[in-house]
Amino acid sequence: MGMFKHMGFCLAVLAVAGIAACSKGKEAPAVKTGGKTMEEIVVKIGHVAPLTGPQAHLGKDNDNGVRMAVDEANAAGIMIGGKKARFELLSEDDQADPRNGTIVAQKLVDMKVHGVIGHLNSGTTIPASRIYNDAGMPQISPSATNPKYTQQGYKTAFRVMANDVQQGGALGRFAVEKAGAKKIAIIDDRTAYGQGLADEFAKAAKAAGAAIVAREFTTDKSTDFMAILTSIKGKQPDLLFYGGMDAQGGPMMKQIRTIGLKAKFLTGDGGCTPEFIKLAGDASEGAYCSLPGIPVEQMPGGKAFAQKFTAKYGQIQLYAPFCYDAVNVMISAMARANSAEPAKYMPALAATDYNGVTAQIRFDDKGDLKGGAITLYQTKNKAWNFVETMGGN
Ligand code: ABU
Repeated sequence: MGMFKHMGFCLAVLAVAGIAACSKGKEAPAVKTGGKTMEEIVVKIGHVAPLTGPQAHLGKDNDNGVRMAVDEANAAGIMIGGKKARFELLSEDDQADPRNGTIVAQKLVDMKVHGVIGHLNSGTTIPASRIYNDAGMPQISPSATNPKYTQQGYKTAFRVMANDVQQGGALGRFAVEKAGAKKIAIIDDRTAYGQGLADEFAKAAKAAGAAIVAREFTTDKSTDFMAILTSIKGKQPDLLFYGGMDAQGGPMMKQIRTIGLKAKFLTGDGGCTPEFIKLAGDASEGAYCSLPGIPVEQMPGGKAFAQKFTAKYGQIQLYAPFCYDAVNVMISAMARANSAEPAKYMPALAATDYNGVTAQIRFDDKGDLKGGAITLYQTKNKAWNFVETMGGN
């Protein structure tokens, strides 16, 4: 389905659903449209990601995906409870730091936002989710993949991509069955995401018959991996898996080749970016990565989304389409519930069946995306190329 057709569908649903009831969202002064006076409600959408630091390029990509959806919703003149909704975006920077994550979560709760998109990282999303849950605040993470986020029994927690049980399992099987790995080395960054994904990867790779010959760790701030790579080289692995983000994965890939380690390289979604290739340079050739979801060009409405997004904000880094969908899913639930009040639209959010850019979005009883796919890519000539999609609808 093309993007405009997709938007037409989306807006029709929103407009129809918004005809009847009254919302208790904060009221703004009445606005005049076409000579008629219409009451407005202001709906505040919070968004959190690292907007500064080594992951700022990813955080800004998320922010732009959210912003594009909010701008389009405002331009569409969506009605909620018979009033014209004006969506306000409140973006916060958690610097990918768990403590900052909880501070900005409390700030958004205190500002009485109507819902939150975020956070980007599992390490911030999980501790922040308790604060949102205590406040009854719906939260949709577009990118945090650690399974724990939706395993805490919080009715407020949703995510619009597959989790790391699915991703780590797919990566482990791929490493052994497709990449032919028998001796595997693993490094992770000790974050909730990196360590969790590496654990799931190890489980699946061992179950598929590989031996884990080295398990090392670093941090999400490091850039020099020579000591652990030298130790790993001595174990002669035929594949090295990294659980972490591109800011470490890129330099690590470069250093792997600098020390003459010939092992294949495989990483998860945190490294599946143009930035990884930029940082690794020529050494990026042949690296594998995975990304929850199907390739953008195969997504329903993905090509049109990519064209529109790129014209406005430049190249998609990673999660922008998922952020765009997360906002539309939230607004659609508000419109169907005829209310932006969290308690009133949360049941509609849980019952989502939304034709998104990234997938047909439905949640299971934990708030996880139903039927999420995982896609493998490999670098060739400084670009990520499709290898195969595993799982999904
Ligand atoms: N999904 C990888 C990046 C975000 C996270 O920490 O889960």
